Amino acid sequence: MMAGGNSRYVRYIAIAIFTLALFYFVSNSKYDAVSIRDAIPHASDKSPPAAEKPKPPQTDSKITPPLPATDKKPIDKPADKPADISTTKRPTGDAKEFPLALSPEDPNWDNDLTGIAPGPRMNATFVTLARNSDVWDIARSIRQVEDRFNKRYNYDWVFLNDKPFDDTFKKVTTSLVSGKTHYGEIPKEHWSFPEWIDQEKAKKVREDMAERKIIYGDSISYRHMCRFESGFFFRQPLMMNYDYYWRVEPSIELYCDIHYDPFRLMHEQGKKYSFVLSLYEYVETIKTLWDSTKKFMKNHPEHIAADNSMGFLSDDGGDTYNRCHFWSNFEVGSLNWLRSKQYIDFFESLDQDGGFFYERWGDAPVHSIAAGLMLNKSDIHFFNDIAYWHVPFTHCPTGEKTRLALRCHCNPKDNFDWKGYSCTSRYFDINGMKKPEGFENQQD
Ligand SMILES: Nc1nc2c(ncn2[C@@H]2O[C@H](COP(=O)(O)OP(=O)(O)OP(=O)(O)O)[C@@H](O)[C@H]2O)c(=O)[nH]1
Ligand SMILES: *[C@@H]1O[C@H](CO)[C@@H](O)[C@H](O)[C@H]1NC(C)=O
Ligand SMILES: *[C@@H]1O[C@H](CO)[C@@H](O)[C@H](O)[C@H]1NC(C)=O
Ligand SMILES: [Mg+2]
Repeated sequence: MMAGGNSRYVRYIAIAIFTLALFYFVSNSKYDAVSIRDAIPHASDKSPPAAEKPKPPQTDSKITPPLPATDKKPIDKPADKPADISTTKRPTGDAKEFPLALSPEDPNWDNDLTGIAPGPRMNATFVTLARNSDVWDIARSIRQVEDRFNKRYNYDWVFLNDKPFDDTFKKVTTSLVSGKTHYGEIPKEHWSFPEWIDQEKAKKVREDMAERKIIYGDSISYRHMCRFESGFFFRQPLMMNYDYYWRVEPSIELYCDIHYDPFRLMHEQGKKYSFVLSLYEYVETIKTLWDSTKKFMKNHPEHIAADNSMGFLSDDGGDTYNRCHFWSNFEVGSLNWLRSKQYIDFFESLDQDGGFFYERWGDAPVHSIAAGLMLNKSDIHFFNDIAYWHVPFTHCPTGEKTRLALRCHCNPKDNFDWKGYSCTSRYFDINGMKKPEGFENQQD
């Protein structure tokens, strides 16, 4: 090319100077000392400056008053002081003024879903247990939750990990969550073997389960995870600031718009636990869980609710466990219930028996048995209108009218509710609930 010659030399020289400058900068920069506080929120931080956050759309809808976004301003605090993260969200109208509208027939039904949702906010947070390597999978989940619900509510999100979260995890998740984000590291005592566990015995179990190809059967970390979700997530310092939680796992999908605040439904209807999917547990993982449960019931008859859901858990009045449980990767629930004496007594009794390590007890059957025995039936809620997927099961609302009103994008054929391996039909039966129209066509 003609344009070669001089300009090429100039370019080489420019590149050489640039490289030297870069080298000089890198070798002299005090990278380690650079505070990341400005960019990344820590557990003790307020949210990053409001300017960094995508502003929720302001409203022009007639029923939504043009109020400022909820409290997102960083509050200057000395760095060494524990954060005051009580969710002092500015109320945007009270419950009387904006009653919950749960179905399209309701006169207050919000069809537009634009702008910040009016009405009160609950003392509530999303919560996710995750590893740093889960960042892109949880990013997908957050995006779904924000798009279908939280962008109009701006609830906080607590992330928990047995290791420190890295900068990428914090940056990505904070950029996606419309509320405040908080990051907590789990203390060793909540993620290790209790001293009464016989390590040799536990090891033999893992080897045996590995041989029999039981899923996660050889995993130590999966057992710590299940024990943590059973007994500790709700009493982490960051979680003590809230009354309600919504658990979100990596790689989930939400298929329908959420037109009302599920936290508010829980609060106003006095619900303590909720689910979208239920199924039978893998028997190999919980062989003696019901024996431990029966022992607990005998030791603590005072903890058993009068109007409990034994019929959901057992087909013979409590003699044996039918393995039905609510799938706990989705939960909206009361933290105060989990922190109650009843629940803690139950968890501690199970923990003493060692089944988290001598078998592979999951947090789903543990939560479910607790809810089924220690709550009244009316304290448990089935969210038909929250459409959900976690591999490999889908909850897609039964009834075309509902699916169209909620702008769902799930295939109704995938709905698991009425199939043979689901326990939701049993749940409807013991609660005397009428199954939604069209359920018969989804049984296989
Ligand atoms: N910090 C941390 N989180 C974990 C660990 N193991 C699992 N988790 C989280 O705990 C939750 C449940 O773990 P999953 O691996 O999803 O277990 P699962 O849902 O039974 O199984 P999958 O079908 O693989 O999703 C998820 O939110 C994970 O990100 C771990 O060792 N450390
Ligand atoms: C939120 O709930 C926590 C835990 O119950 C409580 O300590 C805190 O005072 C509550 N905050 C508000 C603003 O009600
Ligand atoms: C269950 O209902 C009974 C009767 O209404 C009530 O006395 C009891 O306190 C309730 N139990 C729980 C755990 O809420
Ligand atoms: Mg999962």
